[in-house]
This record gives sequence, C-alpha cells and structure tokens, in this order.
Amino acid sequence: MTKIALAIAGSEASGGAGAQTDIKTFHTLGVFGATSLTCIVSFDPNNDWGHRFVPVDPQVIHDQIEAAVAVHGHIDAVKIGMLGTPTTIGVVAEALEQYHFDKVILDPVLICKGQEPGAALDTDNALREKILPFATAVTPNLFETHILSGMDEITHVDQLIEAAKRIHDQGVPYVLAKAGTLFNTGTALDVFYDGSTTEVLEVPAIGEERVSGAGCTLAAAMTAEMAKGASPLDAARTAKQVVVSAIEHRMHGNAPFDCVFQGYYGR
Ligand code: PXL
Repeated sequence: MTKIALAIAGSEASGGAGAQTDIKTFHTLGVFGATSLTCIVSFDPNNDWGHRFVPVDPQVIHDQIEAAVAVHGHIDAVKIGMLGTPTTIGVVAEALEQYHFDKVILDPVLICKGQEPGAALDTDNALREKILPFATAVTPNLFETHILSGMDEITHVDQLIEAAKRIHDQGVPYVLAKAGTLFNTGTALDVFYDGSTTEVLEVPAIGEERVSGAGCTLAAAMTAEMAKGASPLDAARTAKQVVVSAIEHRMHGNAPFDCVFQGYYGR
C-alpha cells in the first residue's frame, strides 16, 4: 500500500525549498504527498533575494489539514516546515492535538531571510511550547540547535552531541542536530540521538556554493522513510543520501544560491 505523507509547510515559489521540495522528495521516495500551506514566500530579485512573506489565513491552514485527512483517511507521517508566526503555530498545534498523527517530523524553521530577527524569539517560544511536544523527531540546523538547546557555543562535534541531548531532554524522542558544513571539516556532519544511541552522520561536503532546500529535503526524506516504516535512524541515514544526490543534481540559475533537485535519487 502506498504510504501518505502530509507537509505542513510554506510555499517557496522557485520550487527550491518549502512545500514544493517536500512533495518532490516524498514522490522520489515513492510516498504520496499532501500539503497544507502555511505561508507564501517569494524571493525578491530586486531586494537582495529577501523573502517576501505572506502568512496564510489560520482557518485556511486548518481547512487544508482537514481536507487532506478527510480525503485519505489516514496520514502515515507529517512533516512540519516553516510556520512563520505565533498565530500559525497556534492553529497547527490545535490540529496536531485534534488529529493525533503517529509520526511528526519537525523541521524547526525559526526565521527566513527578510523576517525580523525579533520574530525568531517569538517563533522559538511558540514552537517550543506548542509544537515540540507533538514532535516524534526534530531536525534543527546549527542556528536552531543553538536556540533550542540553549548552548552558547557549538563549534565541535562533542558540543553538537551535548546539544542534541539537551533537546532530547525537552521530550523529543529523536533528534537530528545538523551542523552541515559549518564546522569546516570538509564534511556535512549531523548528530542523531534517541536517548541511548548517539550516531554521527557524516558525508563529504559537495561544492562551495550555498544550496537552497537541503534542510527541507533532509526532513522530508526522513518523513517519507518513516512513513514507509523505517526506523528514525535508518530514515536519517537514507535522508542524508537523498540530500547528497539532490545537491549533486542542483539547479544553477541567476540567484546567488543553487536549488536542490531530488529527481535523480535512486535512478
Ligand atoms: O529552507 C527553509 C525554508 C522553508 N520553507 C520555506 C522557505 C525556506 C527558505 O527559503 O522559503 C517556505
């Protein structure tokens, strides 16, 4: 039986990140994708590619989740991406309470370029309080790991492991804390922790350019694999390979960043 994953995420018009990335990743892993859009992001070519951000009406976010659940009857796994505002976080938290999804993978996107840095704090508090308790797994990047763990310095793998443990201690069963290439080890390095197993997932870094959508792809691939019944650790391992392929096959355009493409994985 084909498995179904629901992405509760923002639209990013270029197709390189957000919900578009999520459904492409689900599809490439053989999982049927549904979406509830939380916001519309349009990069601004006339303003340093800043993110023009429009939240979707909270009732409409709820209606989309209701529709996806009603049509399919059962959702195997949910990915939560960019929520963007405390109001959106509130309505998504209510839906998580209402629908009792089995597997919820949270990519805790705090702010995107163009949003007020102050918004990160509001978003952080609301995410921690209202969404984190529903998360089966969380996939913070280094910035988000700093904020969620409360640690000042994370410059080494041992500190990343400690940070993953601190996030786990807040009640999240599975943590994938991502340094990516930011430790300058020539690798993309992430730490998986589930309360007993600590595993450092590391692959050679690819290229020098910034790539948009790698984090979305990782969390979406983990969601698809968990929807199919993989253990969270195996799902994380596969997800890293999907990201490697998506970066290898990235799209070059006019922007100062490339866009991942998942379509070659497994071919
Ligand atoms: O990559 C984070 C992200 C998630 N969701 C949306 C985005 C972005 C980054 O641009 O636009 C909608």
